Amino acid sequence: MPEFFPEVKKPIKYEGPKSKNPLAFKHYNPKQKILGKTMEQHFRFAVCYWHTFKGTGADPFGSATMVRPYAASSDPLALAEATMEAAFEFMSKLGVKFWTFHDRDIAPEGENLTETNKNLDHMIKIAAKKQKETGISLLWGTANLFSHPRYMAGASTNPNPAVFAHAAAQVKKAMEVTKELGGEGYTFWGGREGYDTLLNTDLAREADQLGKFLNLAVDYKKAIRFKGQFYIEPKPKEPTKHQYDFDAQSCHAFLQKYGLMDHFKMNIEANHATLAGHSFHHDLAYASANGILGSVDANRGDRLLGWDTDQFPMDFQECALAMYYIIKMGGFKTGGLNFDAKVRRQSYEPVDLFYAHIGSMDAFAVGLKVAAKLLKDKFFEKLLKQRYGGWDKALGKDILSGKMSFKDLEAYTMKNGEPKTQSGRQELTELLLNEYLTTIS
Ligand code: XUL
Ligand code: CO
Repeated sequence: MPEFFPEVKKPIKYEGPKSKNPLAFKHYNPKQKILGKTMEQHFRFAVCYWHTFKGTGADPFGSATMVRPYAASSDPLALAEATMEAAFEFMSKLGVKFWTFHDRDIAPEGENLTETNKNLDHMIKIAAKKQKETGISLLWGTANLFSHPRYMAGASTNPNPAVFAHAAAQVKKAMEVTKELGGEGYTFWGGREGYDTLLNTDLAREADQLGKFLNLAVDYKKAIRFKGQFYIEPKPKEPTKHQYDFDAQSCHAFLQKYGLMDHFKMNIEANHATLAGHSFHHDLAYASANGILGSVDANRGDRLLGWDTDQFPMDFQECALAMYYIIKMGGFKTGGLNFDAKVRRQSYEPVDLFYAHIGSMDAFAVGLKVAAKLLKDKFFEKLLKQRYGGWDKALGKDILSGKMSFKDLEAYTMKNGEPKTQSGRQELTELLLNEYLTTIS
């Protein structure tokens, strides 16, 4: 069996914060228990197939840069097989127990759908064997409904129903193979479900088409008894100018409008939230507050760039706030932290993939420790209790229970005069939060 990552001989180990070995974990200690669960159970880290194994480093200004010894063959199926070998070698050495993929990441398209499905079936057999050998499971599967030219005007939102049909056939198969591999979930990211110009777009019709498509997927899920969780992954723009699944809040409205609330949770991606003009933890907080936070695509953007840079998450504060909301919602059930992130174009050596994942897993481990301490100290809870205390007293309770009309509220105000204000203490909160981040070990 060829070895594709010879730079790393043995599985990456936890060596503790004092270690100077960049190929070791300083904070991520999979068996360490925090708040009653091991770190491994908290995170359910997943490696994504598309960026990590298929990313080439090509950009609009230059060609591929990545050195990937497994990508040598010119025969598409042999290339797919070598890539799958490399993927499971990498994940085993990294010590991550989950993976995610699009149908077209793992198997090439053929001349027609029958041939394409045959290629996929071939690769699924190999994947099933590899999963068994390594104990690595599928966090979620998905279909690529955006790369092929047929999808240039969208998949389910296409003006042509024959494209809708093709997308349906593709998702049908992708759901079947996800089930076959024991996938714990299935993700719908909008791909090209949006528009480049509103001048040629029937926005209302396209939303109905997407609503119908997802309802058909729910029907098929029942028909094949697939028990995995469905996720919808919000993103506001890119590749289209406007994507319909804009952010967690607009997806929430969409799910409600089309009767899909019982069947979907959100897969929140950090860089998608920031593209929408939010922070990562805003979309997590929104989804969590509405009981629809299911899984996370872990990455980050660049504050100075307005596109989806999909960098590896390394920011302690961002990871701490993310873990805070994840724990607050009761932790992952079927979901996990999927590294939907790509190494930079100049980080072209295979070993860079290890540095990237190790750095991010450590950042989330620090985040988890900080989040656990914040929760133990009731840091935010105390602050919010004090700030919103009035709503737990007579006036607040009476308003919310419906005892007070506008007339009663006017009478209250006439009687009690100007309301007392209180400081929001933002800087104090930031100062104290920084103390948590610097004192954690
Ligand atoms: C695109 C993106 C996708 C989804 C899966 O920005 O995040 O890779 O996660 O289709
Ligand atoms: Co994603």
